[in-house]
Amino acid sequence: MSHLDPVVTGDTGLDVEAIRAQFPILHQEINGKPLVYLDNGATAQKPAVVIDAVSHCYRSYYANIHRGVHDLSQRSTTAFEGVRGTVQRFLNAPSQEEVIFTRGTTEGINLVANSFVRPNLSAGDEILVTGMEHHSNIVPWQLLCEATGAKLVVVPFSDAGEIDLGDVTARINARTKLVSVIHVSNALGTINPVAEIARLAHERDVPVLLDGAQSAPHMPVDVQSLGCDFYVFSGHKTYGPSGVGVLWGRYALLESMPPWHGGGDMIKTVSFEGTEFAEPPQRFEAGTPNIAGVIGLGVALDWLMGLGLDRIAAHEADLLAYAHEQVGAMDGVRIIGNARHKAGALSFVMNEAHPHDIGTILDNDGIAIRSGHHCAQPVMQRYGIPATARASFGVYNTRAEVDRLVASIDKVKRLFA
Ligand code: C6P
Repeated sequence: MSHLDPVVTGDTGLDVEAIRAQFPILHQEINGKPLVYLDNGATAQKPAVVIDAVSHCYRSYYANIHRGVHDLSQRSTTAFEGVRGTVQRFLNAPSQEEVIFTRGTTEGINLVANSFVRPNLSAGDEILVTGMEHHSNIVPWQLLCEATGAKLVVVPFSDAGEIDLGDVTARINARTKLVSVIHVSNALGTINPVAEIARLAHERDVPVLLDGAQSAPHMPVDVQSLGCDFYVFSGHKTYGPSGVGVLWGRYALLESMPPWHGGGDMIKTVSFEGTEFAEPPQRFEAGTPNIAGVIGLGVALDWLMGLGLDRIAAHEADLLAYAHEQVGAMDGVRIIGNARHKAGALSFVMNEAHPHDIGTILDNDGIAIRSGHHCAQPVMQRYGIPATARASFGVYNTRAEVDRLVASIDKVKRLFA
């Protein structure tokens, strides 16, 4: 049996075959074998409703938003602005005015770094992150620290890939300006205890940002019950288009923040004597956004909510536990990331084969996984390995596909024996 927490198995109420039928890309052969797509952590495939919504926008009503009285502009504006309400429901946010459209998780974190943290950051101040962050929740803070003399403080994690809350408490102090934490690790699959971390930070009046890139597609997210101050995610991992994402922030904080980018669509008035900025969220959306992308994202989130995020979580937890059990039992294979609470990803290394060899041999069998450091090099350094092979699951994956994965890993073993 897998060590993972028990999950709902069997009938989750999802008709996975009917879901698969909605994804045109899944129905093809790669290297003469039916495609098994297990690289959802990198990006998810798109259901026909999303592809059709983007295409319909460009084919029938596309124009720039907020700028025209003509019919197409009005229709585009209405469709685009309507997505704020969809995101509000998706995150159970108090207000749709708290929803800022970005290019993705990376841009959301950089926005908070430059607009919220930087104006109040002095030498000796601290930003707290964990040792399992993606580079996009490390490098923006390092840039700020270099510019201001502030310090990046890191909460360690155990061999299993878990954070000890005592280590978090011990590192929050009067100089801590922000706690910025990955909700679900892309490299290890760990689901971090982010509600508890937010509670600990708030006891010391420290705001909290959650990197939701790997939680938003896989589980219900309620920013009010999580108790965070900022939450960021990417459209392309939530079955929507790439180049679009969301920063959610508490309105009182957003209101206090200066803009990061200046340009069109984020102002009330401009003259050479000075500029008055628009209220949030427009204040943070300079320039023409990814209009069709945002509209596609809205359709993707509605589609996910229609399936039910709790059912998706149960289905994927079943796949992950099933894969853990089999891969974990294989000689010469070591799973990297054995936290009790996991979602989305199974990372592993093999005695003989480099992760790139594993990826190539699996690809030959029609199976797409990711091999590499997953933009989380400090995680690799923590385990003293250069890379892992990572299978990451989505709502359309099946136990039969896990069986194909396991058979192919077994083939790698035999080839390298
Ligand atoms: N992780 C992976 O294969 P962007 O690129 O902005 O959409 O997302 C960045 C990002 C931030 N945080 C986490 C936890 C992530 O997993 C990612 C993206 C991909 O794991 C590509 S590196």
